[in-house]
Amino acid sequence: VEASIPQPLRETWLKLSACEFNGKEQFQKEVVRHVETTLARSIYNCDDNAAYSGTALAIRDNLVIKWNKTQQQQTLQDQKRVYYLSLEFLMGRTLDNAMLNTGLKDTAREGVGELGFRIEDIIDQEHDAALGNGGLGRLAACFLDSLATLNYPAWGYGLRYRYGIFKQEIINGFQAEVPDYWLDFNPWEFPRHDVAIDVMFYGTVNPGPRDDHGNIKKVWEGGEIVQAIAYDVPIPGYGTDCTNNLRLWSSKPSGGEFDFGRFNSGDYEGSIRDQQRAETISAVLYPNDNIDAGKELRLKQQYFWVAASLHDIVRRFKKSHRPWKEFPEQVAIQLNDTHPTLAIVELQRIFIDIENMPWDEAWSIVTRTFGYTNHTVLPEALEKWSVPLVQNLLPRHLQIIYDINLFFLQSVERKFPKDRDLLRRVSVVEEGTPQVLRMAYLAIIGSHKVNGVAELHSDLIKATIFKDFVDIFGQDKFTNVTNGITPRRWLHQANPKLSDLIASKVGGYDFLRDLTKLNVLEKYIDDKTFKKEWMEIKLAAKVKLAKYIKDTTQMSVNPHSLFDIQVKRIHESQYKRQQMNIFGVIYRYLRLKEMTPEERKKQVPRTSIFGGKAAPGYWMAKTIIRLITAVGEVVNQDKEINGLLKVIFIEDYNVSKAEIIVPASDISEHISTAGTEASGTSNMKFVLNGGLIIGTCDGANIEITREIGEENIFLLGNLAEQVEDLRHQHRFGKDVTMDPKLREVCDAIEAGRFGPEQTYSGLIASLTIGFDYYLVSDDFSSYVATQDLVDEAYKDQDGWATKSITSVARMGFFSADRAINEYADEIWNVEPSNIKPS
Ligand code: 9GP
Repeated sequence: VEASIPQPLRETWLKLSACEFNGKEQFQKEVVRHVETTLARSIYNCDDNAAYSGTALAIRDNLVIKWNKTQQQQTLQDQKRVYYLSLEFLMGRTLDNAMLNTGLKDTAREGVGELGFRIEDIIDQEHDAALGNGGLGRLAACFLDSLATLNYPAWGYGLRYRYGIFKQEIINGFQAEVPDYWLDFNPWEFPRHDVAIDVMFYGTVNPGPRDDHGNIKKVWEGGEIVQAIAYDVPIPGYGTDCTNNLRLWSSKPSGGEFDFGRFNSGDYEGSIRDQQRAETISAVLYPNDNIDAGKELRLKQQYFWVAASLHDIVRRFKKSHRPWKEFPEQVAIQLNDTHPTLAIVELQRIFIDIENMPWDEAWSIVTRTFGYTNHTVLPEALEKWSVPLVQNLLPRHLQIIYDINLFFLQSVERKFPKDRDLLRRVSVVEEGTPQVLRMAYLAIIGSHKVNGVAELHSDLIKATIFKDFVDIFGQDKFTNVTNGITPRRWLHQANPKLSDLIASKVGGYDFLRDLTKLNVLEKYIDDKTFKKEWMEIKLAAKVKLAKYIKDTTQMSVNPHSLFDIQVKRIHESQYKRQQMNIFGVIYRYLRLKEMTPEERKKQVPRTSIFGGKAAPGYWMAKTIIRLITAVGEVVNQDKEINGLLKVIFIEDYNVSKAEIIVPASDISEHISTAGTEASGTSNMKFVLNGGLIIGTCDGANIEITREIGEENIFLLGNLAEQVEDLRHQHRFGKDVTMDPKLREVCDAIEAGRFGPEQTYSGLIASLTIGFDYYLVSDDFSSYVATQDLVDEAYKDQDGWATKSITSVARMGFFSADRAINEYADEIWNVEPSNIKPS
């Protein structure tokens, strides 16, 4: 490795090299030093926030030392690296995770305790890094944790949005959106002003000189240039020194921040216009979950990010002076959904236009480098870009896309000579006005592997949206990697008491690195003391959530009631079916109202807890939120039902709130229409924390059932293979009547029992004139009946504890470590690095 310090002076440098602090006193010294010097505060004005900053900076110092070492050692080892390209990384908070992963939490707890602070209050000061919408971004964050924990040499590449996902406020029962200013103080990122990459947009493609092969080169020129500045975030592995890098790009104007010509002529606004235009690119995360926004700025974000990332990856490869043909042996790039698909085109462009490689040689390298993960079958989420838009913004890329498509279609024509319709169906260019580019198809054509994220989902994409491509490329190109979650954050950090209890039974904390070790817990199923402790921990988590609810909503909930939780994005199409849940709550309320006091005494009290954001501007999703809050307003103060039912909406659901909510569930709801939720990952988090599931046969629920056993999950509803027929029935069947229970609920809503009926008319209409696309009426009766089974099962607390413990014991499969090892073996062909401790 080249070093900037000349050889004879390195000794001096090395003697002075920063060392990690060791032990409580050194830690305290660092905290106080940072508070006094870095923050310029003192013993007289060090509040929780300053204590957080001082603690974070001290922990960060140790982290950075490991990080530098990891990067140096990985460079020396020069192994194949993985690059995970994701437009979203939903990291949440960092400090607690960094302390746990580096084994410093106890030191820090004691250390700050003696300085007059509680570690929990300090942790609570941190703002979530919310650079993602939901499951897709959180999966990327879990994968980074596993990549580092398993010592894989890996980098994440994303965008450094100035505004992450908006903050949700509930005002008079309706959602309002507030910007998320998360960068006020962020000690976890390091600006690398020396890593600045020019990215061009617009411009024209002109004929240039002849290349080595005698062909006239195409020169893309005259466009607008924006600079990408790298911000690096250290990603610590658990119980290893391996600390990987997440590189986020921020946009800046390339010609300086300021137009002095305009300024001098008095055009003050104009003088900063270019700066603002450039900075807009990385300003804000599109707040749409599973929906393609189709806006020019989004396309700009995508190209800006992939161009900067590829430039960086190619530069790093070139430093090794290897021949190009070794590129796929050194570099694996994973496309997290279709958002980074332009990376395929950009790499081909770099090879043919800049490195003068012949097309076929370049294309062979490109296709061996990329893997593509599909995360959805929802048609509204499958990205399509209008050709005129791409023509204007990226004219050279459009030409390359046309060529990729032409060569691909020619190969299809050779294989299936008479099938003209097949060519139309699989073409990257979809005919219409305007023509559009089908990015998923481009991603498949340019990758060597395509994977779905749960078995059902991977089967469905092969049988439906990508069927033709299976015929063309063969089965082997398509595979499945079921999602997973990191047990470090989602058990050890979120639920330390449960983690400690488990550790005491399974022989220490090794299970956090090998989650299959949880199966030892099955030995304790009949251990009364253990079961009691288990249930006490659940109760304590419910008490904690009840306190949080009281503090934030002023509502009291009974921690001994059954906590029924559904927290996830509220999608405009309603495929996650929060509406079915709230209709079920209304049905329960109507039944409770009819009961005699004696009958009521036999009922299991229930607290229905909801949380989740609706994308701004999405009216149906917001209507569902309003219905939930309105039902809460009626039910929560109805003295007659005497607290047997409470309905709570938790504002601004995010990762740090999930860490409080997830450990507290008795039951959680994952009730999407079968075949619509690709995987889901919160289902895994809830079960890992001893909560049971009520859910449909969809996404990863199916594999969870297979692992934990049917007796430990409450399944309901129609199966994926029935969905098409049912939809057909709704649309064309005669005498389609609504399920009577659902009719009763709709009648209550239409009678104005939860506020003006007009508020919900669209929601009701979606079930009737909208043909109930997500089949609420088909599953409602099964849903209600299954909820009755939940009540019955909950009455038997011992039986419930057995289900809870058995489920946790069998959750080993759902570790993100297992998923990452599968990617490494089957898709990336990459080995772990060997990071020596510092
Ligand atoms: O909707 C899926 C969700 O089911 C899955 O768990 C997650 C991670 O794989 O990806 C979501 N998909 C998207 O957000 C957009 O494709």
